[in-house]
Amino acid sequence: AKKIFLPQVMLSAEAMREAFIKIKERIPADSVSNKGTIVIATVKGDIHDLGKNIVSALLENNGFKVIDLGKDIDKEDIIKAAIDNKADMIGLCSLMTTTITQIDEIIAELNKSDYSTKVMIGGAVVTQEYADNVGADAYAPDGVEAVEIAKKLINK
Ligand code: B12
Repeated sequence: AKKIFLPQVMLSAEAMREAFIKIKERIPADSVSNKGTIVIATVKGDIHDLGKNIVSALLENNGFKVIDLGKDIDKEDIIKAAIDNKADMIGLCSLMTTTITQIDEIIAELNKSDYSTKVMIGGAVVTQEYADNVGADAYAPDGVEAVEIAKKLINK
């Protein structure tokens, strides 16, 4: 009937989270190289993190040092973590129309500061058009593409 109820969505999300911990243990990490540092987070007000976790793990397993701040993260904390860790890139995730504006605000704050880094964005409500409008360096629809884009943009 294509009906899905919230308790089942929450249970499957929890199952996915647990399964992903196991999957991550088995993906061989490319620990030899350091292709650059990426700070990644789901923006303030948004608790969706399954997709962001996939992107994070794929980046890590392709030789990037990933600092995953988690979900529902203040813009100030994201920017501070990037500066403190001299991040080559910030990855921002938003799955809701109510939280996507956090991305514009973070990019605007970065543009006002002396600190310069690449910004890659993604999540269900994010599009290439949106990325172009807010001045993000890149948009990726999934983890595999995120890795390819990170390799091109960071180029270490
Ligand atoms: C699972 C889910 C939940 C789970 C989240 C569990 C978790 N730990 O993440 C729970 C049940 C908690 C939840 C809660 C809510 N949800 Co919800 N949720 C979903 C659902 C069904 C799937 C999201 C998902 O995990 N997809 C699977 C992953 C793998 O895909 P993904 O996230 O898109 O990630 C991929 C890409 O987008 C990309 N990507 C992701 N992140 C990043 C980051 C970077 C840097 C890059 C480059 C790429 C990238 O790569 C990923 C891998 O391919 C979506 C529907 C949908 N179709 O998206 C609704 C959805 C996102 N939720 C929605 C809503 C409204 C809510 C609630 C507000 C509901 C409520 N009334 O309480 C709350 C949110 C509370 C909050 N403050 O955040 C709406 C948002 C509507 C909108 N347009 O704003 C959606 C679209 C459902 C709908 N159609 O109404 N939700």
